[in-house]
Amino acid sequence: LGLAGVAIVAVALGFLVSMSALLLEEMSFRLYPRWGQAARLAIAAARFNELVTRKLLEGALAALAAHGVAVEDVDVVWVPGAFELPLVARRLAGSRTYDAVICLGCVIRGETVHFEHVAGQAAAGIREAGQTTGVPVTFGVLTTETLGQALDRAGGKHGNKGWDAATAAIEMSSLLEQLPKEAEP
Ligand code: INI
Repeated sequence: LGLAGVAIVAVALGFLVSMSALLLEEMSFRLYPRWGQAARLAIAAARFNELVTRKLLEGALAALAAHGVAVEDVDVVWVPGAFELPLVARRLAGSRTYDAVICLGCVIRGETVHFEHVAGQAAAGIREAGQTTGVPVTFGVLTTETLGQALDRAGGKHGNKGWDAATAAIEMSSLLEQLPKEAEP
């Protein structure tokens, strides 16, 4: 290699190193360092459409177990319907007992004329529970036209929304822990 060759190799190496550093920095937010045995989780599940929500719960617990969470330590709280999820999610998140709260429910349009109210209020209230407490509260509430569509998303051909809500809780808790804390007003 001539001098020019050495210079080109050095520049290329430098580029590779800085790119991988960038990549690592981005990826570090995707690691779950504190997760596993020490994680404290609560799940609020709606009994309405229990055939579906039990499958969502199974999916959520399986996801937590896959990430090393001791599922016997996960607190599961049942509420009558999706409309009741926000209040209980707010209580659980506000207790400072949990690293994250997972909400599970199933609202089926065909079964109710007040679908929009139940589904909309559940979504808005669950978002608010997370925002007001600063504790991740995730949305594992199915809103579908039919029971078949719900079952497809509760361990059927479209996956399991309970699993997704649990992994979102893990990611969000880990992410918030690593981000700078909010300054005092
Ligand atoms: N709750 C649900 O979780 N899913 C539904 O599909 C549903 N429907 O069809 O009405 C439902 N209604 C009950 C509601 O969540 C409350 O429990 C009830 O209104 C009492 O406040």
